[in-house]
Amino acid sequence: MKRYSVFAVAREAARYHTGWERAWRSPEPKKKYDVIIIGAGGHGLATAFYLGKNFGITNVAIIEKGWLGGGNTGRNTTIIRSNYLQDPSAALYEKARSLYETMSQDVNYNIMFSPRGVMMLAQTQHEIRGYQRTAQANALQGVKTRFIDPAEVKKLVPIINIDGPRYPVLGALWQERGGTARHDAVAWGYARACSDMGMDILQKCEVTGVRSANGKVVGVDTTRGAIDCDKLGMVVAGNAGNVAEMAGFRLPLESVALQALVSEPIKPCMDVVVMANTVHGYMSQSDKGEMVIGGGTDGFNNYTQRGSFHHIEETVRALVETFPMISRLKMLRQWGGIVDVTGDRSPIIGKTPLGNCFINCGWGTGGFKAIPGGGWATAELIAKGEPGPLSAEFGMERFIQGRFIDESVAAGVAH
Ligand code: FAD
Ligand code: PYC
Repeated sequence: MKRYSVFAVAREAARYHTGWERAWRSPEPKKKYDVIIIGAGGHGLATAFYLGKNFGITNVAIIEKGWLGGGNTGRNTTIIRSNYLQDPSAALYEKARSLYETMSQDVNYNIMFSPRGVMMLAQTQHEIRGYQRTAQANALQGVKTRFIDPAEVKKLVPIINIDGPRYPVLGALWQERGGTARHDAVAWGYARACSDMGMDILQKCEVTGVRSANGKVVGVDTTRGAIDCDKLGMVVAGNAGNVAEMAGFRLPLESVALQALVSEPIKPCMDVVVMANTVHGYMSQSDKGEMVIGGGTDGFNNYTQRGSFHHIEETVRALVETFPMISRLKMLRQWGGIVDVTGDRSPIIGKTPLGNCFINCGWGTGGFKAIPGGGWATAELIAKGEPGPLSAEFGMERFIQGRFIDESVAAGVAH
């Protein structure tokens, strides 16, 4: 595959862009692969990419029931941060954040990583204590965050109202190297790199069954026929419970819709990401000028991948005291994704009761930021058959052992 570069752009400009090739192939399924990954979201594609890059395993199919990146990866609000509390989480999310820094070069695709800074507002005494504790923990973990006072918040975000009558801003947890990236580009960049390594991305191909023999996986049934494999990775987020059922086991998680909305585009007015977790709202400004806004999950389990009117009202009402200017904005569009939420708000990366079948799920409302780290860890798990240091604590057996990795504060706004 041709490399994207300034020379390639110049060459194509000179010949009216007639020479670009498709970013990835759309092959027919083979009869058998060494590894099948179910789900071409960010985590599935990243898993395949690091299987190839770190372990030289390239006889891989990534099977997607819709279009690649069309699940939560293409529906999220792109916040990247690693300000988690527990040591295993900080290690995993910081690995991911640091991989985002060089991802454009690693996959030769501009993912528009923008380390513009992320702040989580403290608007109650409880939050001040919580975020000061996180800042201390992050210092010990080598994750650069700090607790800032209201004056610094105002300096960084001039449009904010720090003197709200109900929820004044009392400070914030600030991560300067947090930020955003273009979510579609993350999926497209990994997909192009995987295809270039010879892997097959099979879109419009739904997995309908998991086949096994002698306690081990041997293949999957799909809407494009049966395909055999030696190892299987399930990386299907909100559909994890359904796919696990096909393989004969249950998962300790619930699926709910998480919604977001964007405003009409306006002039640049806010160049950091702000999360207001107590009121359930967060906001950033996209490169197009739209204010990207989100809130909490739906209050009931569901599989609806779309928005609802009450959510617009609830979320904008939550934010308007802190950002009075949004009362004047027209909202352009809204949408939803199905997120897979565990009881301790931490992901599951591990083995399953079925031999040679591995799972990456449970990212809930916060897995975009984790895509490169989650893929890295899942690739190691699949290649070696055992979890490596990044994923060792995240197996689902922790729910039987009562060894929770509680990240309810870090998951914050959306839960
Ligand atoms: P997905 O991208 O959902 O990929 C799973 C894929 O599996 C899908 O494409 C699906 O079609 C496919 N699939 C399912 N079943 C089958 C089957 N039977 N056969 C074949 N394919 C199948 N996280 C952050 O870190 N920061 C944020 O700001 C943020 N904001 C969010 C806002 C919203 C509105 C939403 C919905 C989520 C947000 N998240 C955020 C969470 C984040 O989007 C997810 O955690 C992350 O994208 C999960 O990636 P994934 O690859 O596991 O899942
Ligand atoms: O995990 O940072 C996050 C997040 C923000 C909005 C949804 N998830």
